[in-house]
Amino acid sequence: MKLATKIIIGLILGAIVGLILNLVSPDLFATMNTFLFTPLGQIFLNLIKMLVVPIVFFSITLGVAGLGDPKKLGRMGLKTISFFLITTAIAIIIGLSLASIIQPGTIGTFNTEGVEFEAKEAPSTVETLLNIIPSNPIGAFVEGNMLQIIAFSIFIGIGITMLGEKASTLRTFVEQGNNLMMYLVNLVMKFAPYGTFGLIATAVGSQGYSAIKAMGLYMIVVILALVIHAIVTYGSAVYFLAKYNPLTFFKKFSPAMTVAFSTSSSNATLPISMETAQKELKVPEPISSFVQPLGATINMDGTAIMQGVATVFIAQVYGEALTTMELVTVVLTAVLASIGTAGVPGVGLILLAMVLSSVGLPVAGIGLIIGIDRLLDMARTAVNITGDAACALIVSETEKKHIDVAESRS
Ligand code: DAS
Repeated sequence: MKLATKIIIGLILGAIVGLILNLVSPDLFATMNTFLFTPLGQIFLNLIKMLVVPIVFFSITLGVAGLGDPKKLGRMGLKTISFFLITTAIAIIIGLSLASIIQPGTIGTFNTEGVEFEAKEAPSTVETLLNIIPSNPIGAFVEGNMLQIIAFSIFIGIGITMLGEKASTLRTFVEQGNNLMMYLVNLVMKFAPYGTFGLIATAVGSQGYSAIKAMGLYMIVVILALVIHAIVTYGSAVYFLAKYNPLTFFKKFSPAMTVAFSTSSSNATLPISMETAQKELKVPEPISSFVQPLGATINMDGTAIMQGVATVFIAQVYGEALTTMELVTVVLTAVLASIGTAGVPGVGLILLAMVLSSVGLPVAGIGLIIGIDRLLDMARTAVNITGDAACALIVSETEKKHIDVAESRS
């Protein structure tokens, strides 16, 4: 049986077991969660997180060195950033529009008494971009500062390219380091079905049925917007720009999507999303290892959709009407805000606080949606990494005439 099928079975079983156990006997669920579900999920999460930093360093360094000519990097970077910004703007407009049409905040009663949310400070976008060059690369590795690791790896890759024969041993070291990382990803992936089972059982079981019921319409609007964005925006982008069958794209990338769904972390899923894009979608390594780590950090279309829907939902619950200018502000703030933070669970809510503040809406309103956010985080993370893969596929198609890589897309 294919690994993708096993992961999906693990995911479905986890959801069923988690939900039923919590309905039948919350105490039994709590015990099973402590001794089985959480350990399974945490082991898997730590195994893939263990590979993130080394895989980003080796793959980007090798990828940039593989490009041969730094000018290609500039062209690829421009295409990548443009795709990210445009699709994130489209995503939040879909979220805002759907929530304005369906009006989830006006149907049903929401008690705002005592609702509160402690907004954590999110890094400002300007600050993040100014700090992208690491003054202490080792510190960047230790902290897992993705943008700084990416920047440092790009410099090393360019250096290896420009030094040519003088850095041949270093190039071999990086090549072998990358091969080792890819082997370890495959090894860890064998545990994915069990890890996915544990993560989903914990996430679905601990939400409880009542929270899901109370926020049903809000959840439906977010999920509907995520599906529309994935199928319409990404489907048409890979069809028209990468000349690739959208159905084949989603099918081949599904193993990575299920891991993103179960971990709720673009960063943690990175080793698997890169491996899947390279092996299944035949995206050349230099492009995959440049686009996907960057995307996992600054491209979060799924998150932008949640922010669009949540902003309108909270405005409706508090009886505030958003003007057109305020809606434009929401789009710009959400696009810029997503650049500053890495793809880790729950980052979407921190960014949402920034978006709400930008239009004077009560940040406390996040307390209304936090109960079911863990479930929506799973779905939007799967969309986040799918957008990165779509971008990598499109860049590889449009760069095909330029880039001569060992494994071109057959
Ligand atoms: N969990 C985030 C990610 O990893 C997305 C979010 O929090 O919205 O992409």
